[in-house]
Amino acid sequence: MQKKFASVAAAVAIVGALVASSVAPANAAVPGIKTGLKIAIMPKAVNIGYFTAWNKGAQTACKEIGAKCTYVGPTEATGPAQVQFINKIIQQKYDVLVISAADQNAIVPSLRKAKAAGITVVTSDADVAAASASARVVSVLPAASARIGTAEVDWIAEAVGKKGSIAVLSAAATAANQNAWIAAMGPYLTSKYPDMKWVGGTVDKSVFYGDDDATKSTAQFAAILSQYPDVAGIISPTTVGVLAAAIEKKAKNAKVKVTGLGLPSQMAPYIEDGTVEKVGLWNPIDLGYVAVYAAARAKSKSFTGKVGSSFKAGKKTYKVTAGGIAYLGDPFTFTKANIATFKKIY
Ligand code: RAM
Repeated sequence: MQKKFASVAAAVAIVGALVASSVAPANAAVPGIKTGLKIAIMPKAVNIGYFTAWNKGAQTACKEIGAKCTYVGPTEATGPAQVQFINKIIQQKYDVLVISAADQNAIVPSLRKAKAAGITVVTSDADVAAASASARVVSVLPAASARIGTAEVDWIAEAVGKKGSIAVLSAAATAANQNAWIAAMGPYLTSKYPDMKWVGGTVDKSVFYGDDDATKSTAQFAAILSQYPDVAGIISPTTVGVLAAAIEKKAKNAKVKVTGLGLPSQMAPYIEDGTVEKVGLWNPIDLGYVAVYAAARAKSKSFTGKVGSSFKAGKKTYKVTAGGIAYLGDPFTFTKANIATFKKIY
């Protein structure tokens, strides 16, 4: 079942496509998209490097479609913090909001208010809860949750020699993206790796939350080691968590193996020196780029967001699948062999 994550060649192809599309003159009209749209790009938190890359792609799309895009959001990755910014966007009469939901439930009433005010809402990277899918037009996500979650289990299995107990260092307990990946990890580890187990017995009891905050993630890494001194491996499905874990593992000379979803530019020193063998991630630049196109087309009424409908972003066409989700495509893995290439891209 488990397909391999994509190759460097594919990554380079995607980056090539992005570069090609960004040479179009600024403010050139893209058929099917109104020019002059006022678009807000809201990350879980503005100080996370992953979202800087996401915004970079969003801004490239904005230039191509002649939109005015503002990167705006809190410095703390929580729903209540995002709500304050969503309210401002409603007051300031934005046309479009592209948002990564820090909290799958807490922001929903504000998104509904935005929708009622005529703002087209698209989630990207992290969605709202499935039951609240009608609060946004579509969600642009990296890849199917099961793919992302089970791949991370395979990486840690490889690192620990398919033996030992595993903990998870996550972002916030309220984040739909991390929760969906973790849900997929649980049964997969148990069925595929008979000599591995979760430190707490089940995956749910093995998750430590660092809230996408470097200091908290560092403290949670220490908490895992003190509560479970025999822990063989830590999966951190967040760029903030996996970086904190790598830094701490190195500083404490800890034996525990670390993997997860890491930004290559941040993880490069720890991959190069062998602290961490492998991490993976999609291209967040592409993710932001595609999300802006979906949102701008929806606002311009050339895309409905309905299941089965599709939209074009750059040279590629994306189809909306069950749950109102469009997926970017295959993520990549990074090791000593290819990190030098990827760290220059994102
Ligand atoms: C962090 C955020 C983001 C997630 C990545 C992998 O930057 O939690 O939502 O997609 O990690």
